[in-house]
Amino acid sequence: MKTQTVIIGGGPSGLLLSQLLHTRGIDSIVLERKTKDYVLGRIRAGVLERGLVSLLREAGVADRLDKEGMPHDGTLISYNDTAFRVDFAKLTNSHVVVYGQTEVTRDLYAAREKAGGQIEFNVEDVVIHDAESDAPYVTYRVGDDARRIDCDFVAGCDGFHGVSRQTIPADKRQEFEKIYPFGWLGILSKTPPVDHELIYANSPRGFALCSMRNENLSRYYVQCPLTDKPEDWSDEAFWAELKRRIPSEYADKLVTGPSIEKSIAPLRSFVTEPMRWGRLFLCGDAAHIVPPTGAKGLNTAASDVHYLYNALRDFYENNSQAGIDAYSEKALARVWKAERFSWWFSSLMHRYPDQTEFDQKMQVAELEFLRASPAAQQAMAENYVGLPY
Ligand code: RFL
Ligand code: PHB
Repeated sequence: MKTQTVIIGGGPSGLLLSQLLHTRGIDSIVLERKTKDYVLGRIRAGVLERGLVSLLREAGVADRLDKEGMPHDGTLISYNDTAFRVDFAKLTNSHVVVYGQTEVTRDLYAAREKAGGQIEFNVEDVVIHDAESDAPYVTYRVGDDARRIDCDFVAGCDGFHGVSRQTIPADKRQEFEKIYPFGWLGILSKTPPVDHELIYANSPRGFALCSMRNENLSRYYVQCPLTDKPEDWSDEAFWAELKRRIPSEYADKLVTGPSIEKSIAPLRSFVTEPMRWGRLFLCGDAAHIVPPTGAKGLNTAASDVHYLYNALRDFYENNSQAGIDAYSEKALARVWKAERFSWWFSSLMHRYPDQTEFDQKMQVAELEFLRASPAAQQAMAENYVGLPY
């Protein structure tokens, strides 16, 4: 087989890149290790920046998003049983849209299928060959059938545990990592959200987040030890803990119900440099991870896709290498800013096992500064709604 770009990974990065390239007549084949149902069963991000919304529109997959997505003009931040609001609309003239990653991915699959896009599921043993040459190729297996695709470029959109990053020789890449000493226990429940906006809560018992997917589907998280397992937490225990961590005004009106999903995610900051090796380009979680405080994971994956899509367009439409040569540097400049914001917001909102009373005083002082200072709120809002591409 032959195509212009082989895209490894059928998550949001890979599908969005494939659909955008298709709008410009650039062919790709997507290789996904799992099944479509498995990919759609993963409950992940829920907050989309304006840049991602524009990209989805450009890709022609925003009809449902434009109808069902919930624009959010601000967010609540709570500590010491009080909450204050950061007004994105007033401070940045912008907003974010609440629409689940699952729905984004569903819309992208629908669009790829409608356009006859080639997606191979259940692929195993993916190997990228000759990425440093002008004629790379990818081999893989589906069941007993060994296959090969020749291509111009390979996009590594295969997440943190994929093969693409590992294909870059160890002496050609540098990795930067911070592991946080806690995780997030998340549940999804068919209950109305406790507020029409998100609540990020700093409490003496640890962080909590009240989020949502729609008017009758809530997503809540509590910080938990990394040693906890989802089965250790009954729904009752989860709701009781959440109520202790959010201001009583909200705890009193929280509507509880059975969870329909419960999982624990560890928190990590990670960046690999560079994001390009020859004709292999890394995109999204394959190149970087942020802790979810601030909802930057999916949005940062989208900015990589934007840069790579434009670089490939430049190559095919203008016969120019410039975009390709600048890809890694441009993508990383924005990635590091998202890393900084996610690290800062995580540090501000969580209880750390080794935190001293001094450290806690610093958190409260910073929260009080954020509450009182329009300049601090503006910096927070600018990052939250998304820095420009
Ligand atoms: P994905 O979504 O991980 O998709 C990668 C795809 O590649 C496939 N794959 C392979 N395919 C072929 N061959 C191989 N060798 C392969 N290895 C892997 C995988 O099956 C998968 O389908 O990466 P992508 O597309 O870059 O998208 C990134 C986002 O998914 C990610 O940044 C966010 O979901 C991060 N994240 C969250 N971000 C937020 O903004 N808010 C959140 O609330 C939030 N929650 C989360 C998250 C990530 C989580 N993970 C990764 C553990 C919760 C979790 C549990
Ligand atoms: C979510 O709704 O899953 C969500 C929202 C905001 C975050 C993280 C996760 O910062």
